Amino acid sequence: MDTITHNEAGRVSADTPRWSVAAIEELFALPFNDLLFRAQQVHREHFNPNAVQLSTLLSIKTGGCSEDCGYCPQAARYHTGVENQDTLSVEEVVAAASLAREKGATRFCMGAAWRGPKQRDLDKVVEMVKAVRGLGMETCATLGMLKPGQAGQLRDAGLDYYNHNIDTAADNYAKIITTREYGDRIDTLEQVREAGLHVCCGGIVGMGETRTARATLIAQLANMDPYPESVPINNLVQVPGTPLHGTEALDPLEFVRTIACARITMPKAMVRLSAGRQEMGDAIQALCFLAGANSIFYGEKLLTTGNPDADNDQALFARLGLRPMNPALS
Ligand code: SAM
Ligand code: DTB
Ligand code: SF4
Repeated sequence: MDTITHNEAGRVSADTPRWSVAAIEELFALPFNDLLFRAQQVHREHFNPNAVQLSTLLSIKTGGCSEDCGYCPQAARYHTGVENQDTLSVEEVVAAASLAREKGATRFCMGAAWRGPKQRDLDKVVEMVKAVRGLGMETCATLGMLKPGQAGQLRDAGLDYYNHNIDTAADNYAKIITTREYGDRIDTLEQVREAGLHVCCGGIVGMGETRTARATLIAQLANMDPYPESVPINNLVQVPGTPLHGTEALDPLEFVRTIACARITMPKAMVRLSAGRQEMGDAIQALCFLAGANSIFYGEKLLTTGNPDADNDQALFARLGLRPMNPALS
């Protein structure tokens, strides 16, 4: 066990900086203004506070998934009305990516409703990655659990980021998903890291979890060594037919607090205000940006559910004096 000491910031330091759940719970418990002020200070040390990175998502294979994630409309076992769609062609993916680029997105994220890709699935994704890279965009893929060697194939194709969320705190995991274990997620994340890909890893809140569970989720992300380069924080989108439909909604200000805690504990990460923006309204989104969110999913659809359309986001950015981040310049 490492010797752990607290510094003035309430941060725990060992050989590598570590965050205890208790220290993050203390952040959550701060007066709202104090928490946001601190998050904004940390944010300004590392980023232009008025620049937000835009990622567009595309579902490259939809529905019919064998897993039982309690939040997900794409699990075959829930009756959610999502229409299954086989893997898209490279041409379809390139057309969607070109459109996203025209609208100002700099990263294109391809998501598939798989437990993990079979080799023939991966071969197709490799072609998609090469083609999207060819458009000059950053690429991200989220394909589920990877087998040894697959992360390297994606890296060789030019993939920049692999998204694989831990989704919820380890000790909450079995309440939400039973078809795999938390440790399976960590195995894939390690393979992604070892292959030299950037890690995009976050979670979902608003699933009926306690504040301690939210603090634990943030601690588990922040204590990764190194912590992820991108941290998507999703607010559960409740879809009829999924087990979590009907869960009591999270107080939106508690969502803002979660973003602030992610920013403070992972100062250099891109913290993405992810699913749930459509249900949130402009004022809460503005508070999320103040709390240190500096990335969004951009485009009228997430994977299967709605997202604000590009015109709405452009209007919101104009109201807030925000501008899209250009990774080539930052
Ligand atoms: N099948 C792969 C996997 O689960 O890793 C990749 C796609 S999966 C849809 C990607 C992520 O979407 C999940 O890890 C989860 O965080 C998020 N997600 C799925 N359904 C959601 C919902 N209803 N609300 C918020 N986030 C959701
Ligand atoms: C992430 O953290 N959130 C995105 C992306 N990574 C793949 C997905 C959100 C999905 C919301 C439900 C849906 O549209 O199906
Ligand atoms: Fe499948 Fe991913 Fe949905 Fe889970 S989150 S059911 S693994 S598509």
